[in-house]
Amino acid sequence: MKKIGVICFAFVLGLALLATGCSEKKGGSLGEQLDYKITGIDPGAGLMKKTKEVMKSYGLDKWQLIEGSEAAMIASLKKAYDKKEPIVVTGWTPHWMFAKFDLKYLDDPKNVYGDAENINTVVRLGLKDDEPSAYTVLDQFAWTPKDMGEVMLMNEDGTDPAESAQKWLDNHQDKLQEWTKGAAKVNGNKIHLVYVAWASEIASTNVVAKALESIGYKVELTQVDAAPMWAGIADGSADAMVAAWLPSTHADYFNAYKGKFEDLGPNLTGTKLGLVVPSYVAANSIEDLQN
Ligand code: PBE
Repeated sequence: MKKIGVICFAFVLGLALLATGCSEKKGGSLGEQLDYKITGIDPGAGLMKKTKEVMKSYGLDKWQLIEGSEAAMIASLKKAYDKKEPIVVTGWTPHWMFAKFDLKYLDDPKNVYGDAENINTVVRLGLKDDEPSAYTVLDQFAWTPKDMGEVMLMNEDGTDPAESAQKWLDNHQDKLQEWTKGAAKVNGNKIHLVYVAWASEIASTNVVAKALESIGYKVELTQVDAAPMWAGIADGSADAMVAAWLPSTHADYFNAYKGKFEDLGPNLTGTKLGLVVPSYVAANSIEDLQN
């Protein structure tokens, strides 16, 4: 009887230890739970460079920034979210993910990610003389994060981006009129737009393409990485892009090609970059990743 009691006691103790061990792993710091990994996007994104600055500035030396793509980041986010597991991703606004998931930005008390920025339209030198109508439309193209969000959501819900763009314009004829005002119709002239496969830029580039088509252009869209997007405008192999996050996110590209492009100014204002977590994650500040 006594022996059985001791065995039972040992068994219960063992279970208790096991349970503590398990809960310790689950209840460890966010870094421990995530193997100190931040889920990033494409390496050419300004956001990746900024995030490395952030990691340095906050002393997150144990952490690693994982490169991938926006699509892969979203897939990881979705997977973690469905299981209510922790995750830290690099994120930005405008983005449909804030409409589909309950997320929060981690506070950045040192403001390393910086203040709100603009998305500018940038065209190749000489476009004004070669294609004045396209130039006029590109110059007049401007909308709000809310507008862009509507198109992004349609895309996310499975509509083809070209179709979403056309639908959105059909419902916002006032905007189309504003953008095409004073631009003479053309007859199948070609315009080559470049963009990166970020949800925000897929939305904007397709909308501008449809606006150009409405006055008779034949528009070619080429999806590239961030570096070749800027290089393509600078060497004139592409005509325009509406994806220049400035003054800070794309500052390196902007400075590298200075004098070799024309900056037509903001087409959208009020962007944001940061580290993003699901709301159920306890951390509220980038400083909380320091432990
Ligand atoms: N982004 C989306 C880009 C610009 C658009 C924030 C991922 C970047 O970081 O370069």
